[in-house]
Amino acid sequence: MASETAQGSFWMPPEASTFAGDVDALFDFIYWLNVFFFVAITGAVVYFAIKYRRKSDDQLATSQVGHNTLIEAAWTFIPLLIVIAIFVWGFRVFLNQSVAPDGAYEVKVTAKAYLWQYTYPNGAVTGELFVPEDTPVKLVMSSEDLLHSFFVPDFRVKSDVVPGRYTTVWFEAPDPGEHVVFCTEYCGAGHSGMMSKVIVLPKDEFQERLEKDFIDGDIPPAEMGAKLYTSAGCSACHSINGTRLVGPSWKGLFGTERKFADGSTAKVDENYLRESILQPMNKVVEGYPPSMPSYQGQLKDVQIDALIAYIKTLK
Ligand code: HEC
Ligand SMILES: [Cu+2]
Repeated sequence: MASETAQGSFWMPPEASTFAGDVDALFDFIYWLNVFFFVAITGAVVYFAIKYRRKSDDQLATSQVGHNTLIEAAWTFIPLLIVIAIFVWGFRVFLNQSVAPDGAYEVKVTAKAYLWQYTYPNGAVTGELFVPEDTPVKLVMSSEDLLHSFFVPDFRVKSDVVPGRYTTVWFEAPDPGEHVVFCTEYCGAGHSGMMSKVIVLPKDEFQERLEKDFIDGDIPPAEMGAKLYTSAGCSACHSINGTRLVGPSWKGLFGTERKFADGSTAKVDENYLRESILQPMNKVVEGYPPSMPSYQGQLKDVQIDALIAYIKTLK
């Protein structure tokens, strides 16, 4: 998935949520505090080592160590005040980040090996998270299989996603844009490919796409399929230009003969495509890992039809 935010950087990722700046300010404070004490302590060690070094062979070691109440009180209470300040500051940022504002827009996040799925209040399901700009968004997350972890570096948002219970995060993105989502809990062979995106849209465009693109079939099936290819998350693992990603490319797929891991073969037709989307483990393409997730119950029939129609156009 080639997105500019997916590229690593020496520096912190962009601050793309309202509280990202607070997190970074605290991080910077702790960082520079460490730099200060590192330089001060190392400097003192070097200075004393030189100043009090043994200057001649017949110089005897003597000790003048005694009490200095002022220095001892200072090195006890100043660090104590600093760590209390860090605690109070950190706790405030943490609370701000943990408690979503009332009336936040709620999206259900489902994690499963190896994809993310987002369900909106109107029933639409997507593989990339679309959110309106300037709006607090609360994510209610759970996993269908094992431990995953939802991480959006640009938002400074991270939380484990666990089967059998809900965890939540929230954020507000002030500007339209795209931000990478990673899974940060090693969850199996397809873990490193378990990526998706948060796409922040202007408010009215968000409303329009939510009602049209993600739900009904007013547009021609192949066109709807082309949109689902990215919005349902297929593009994370399937290319349309012949490039090999986690899964096989869709280019020229329709009508070819497929060989499977168990040695059997089949022709790629509508039924094969449908089965590959709903029961991918039945026929695993030779040379590929069995990491295609099942979309049973996630995609509506009209959406599966649209995807098939789209794959057919990729000659
Ligand atoms: C996490 C990666 C991943 C995602 C996401 C994913 N797939 Fe796959 N897909 C695979 C892999 C790996 C294979 C090959 C192994 C197999 O056949 O199960 C595959 C195989 C297929 C096949 C059979 C292809 C062939 O060459 O015979 C189809 C069709 C397919 N996927 C459709 C989809 C659709 C539609 C979506 C989105 C709704 C999707 N996939 C999302 C990984 C993925
Ligand atoms: Cu995962």
